[in-house]
Amino acid sequence: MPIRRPADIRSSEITDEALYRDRRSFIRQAAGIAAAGLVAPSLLAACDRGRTAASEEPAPDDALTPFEDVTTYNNFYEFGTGKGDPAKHAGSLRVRPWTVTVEGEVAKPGVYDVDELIRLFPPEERVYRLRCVEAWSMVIPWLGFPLENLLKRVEPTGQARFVEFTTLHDPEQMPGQKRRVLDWPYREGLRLDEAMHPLAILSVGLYGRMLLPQNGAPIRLVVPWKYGFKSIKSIVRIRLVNRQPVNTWQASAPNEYGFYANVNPAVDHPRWTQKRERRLGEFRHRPTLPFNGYADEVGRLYTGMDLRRNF
Ligand SMILES: Nc1nc2c(c(=O)[nH]1)N[C@H]1C(S)=C(S)[C@@H](COP(=O)(O)O)O[C@H]1N2
Ligand SMILES: [Mo]
Repeated sequence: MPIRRPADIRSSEITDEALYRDRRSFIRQAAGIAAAGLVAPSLLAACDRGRTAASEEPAPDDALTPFEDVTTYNNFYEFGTGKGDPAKHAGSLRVRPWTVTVEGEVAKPGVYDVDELIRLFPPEERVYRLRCVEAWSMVIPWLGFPLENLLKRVEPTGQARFVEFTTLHDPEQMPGQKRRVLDWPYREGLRLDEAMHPLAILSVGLYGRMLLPQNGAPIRLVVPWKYGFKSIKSIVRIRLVNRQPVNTWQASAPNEYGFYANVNPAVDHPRWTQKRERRLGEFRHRPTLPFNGYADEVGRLYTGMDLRRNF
């Protein structure tokens, strides 16, 4: 069961006074979130039992990664290349006002204020794993809405085959962009059918509150069956295109990072194995699952494709 509504967000993680205030104000902004956390614990337990019984595989028990880890161990090169840099430096990002331009091969291009997006598409809570190529992973209760909702609204033309996403480019707010460690702005891409898959979401929050800058505020992609670098942060432009876009990591090291980047334990990164991962907060290693455990849902998108070549 890949999507579940967590009933077990430990209160110690969210009831700190400041967090709670934040959470309330977010709920006011996005009425749809109010339902988060109201699901009976028994539902969750039933899902987990079912999975364990049905399979010989070690059940990936998806205990939530503590809020503290999710918000202090990050990759966001616009704020430095160290895992602790984004939490330290991303405070300089101004997340309001913020607009997202949707353009290209669409009948109805537009410029959306992020708060308008939240109003149009009330975020729901979905627990997804995020797995970095560097072999750490987390389980996060994201708040977001399916990307397909926005894409359908702008009406892709018959020419639209891919979606390209772009992060803000502003070295004053994002000091890491003053160094050419990557070809700024950060860009990512999905095939249109991947982008329309209901598991692909635009996230605006996690743990019941708005995204912190280090996690890609105010709006970022989450594609749970792909390596973390596909989940581009702080998006300002979504462009529907006819040709396969070149994503930033692919441009910087094409032999190491491909366009598809589906989590695949059978294909090693040239410099390390992709067979194992470590959950933040745990010491043991876990086997990495094909498509990050979402194979039943997304496998059909790749039937007939050689996933060694299309890595
Ligand atoms: N704009 C931008 N988006 C980005 C990155 C980045 O450096 N810049 N890093 C990516 C990588 S490599 C990972 S693993 C995830 C990490 O997301 P998290 O810090 O919220 O866990 O963000 C992805 N999105
Ligand atoms: Mo990553």
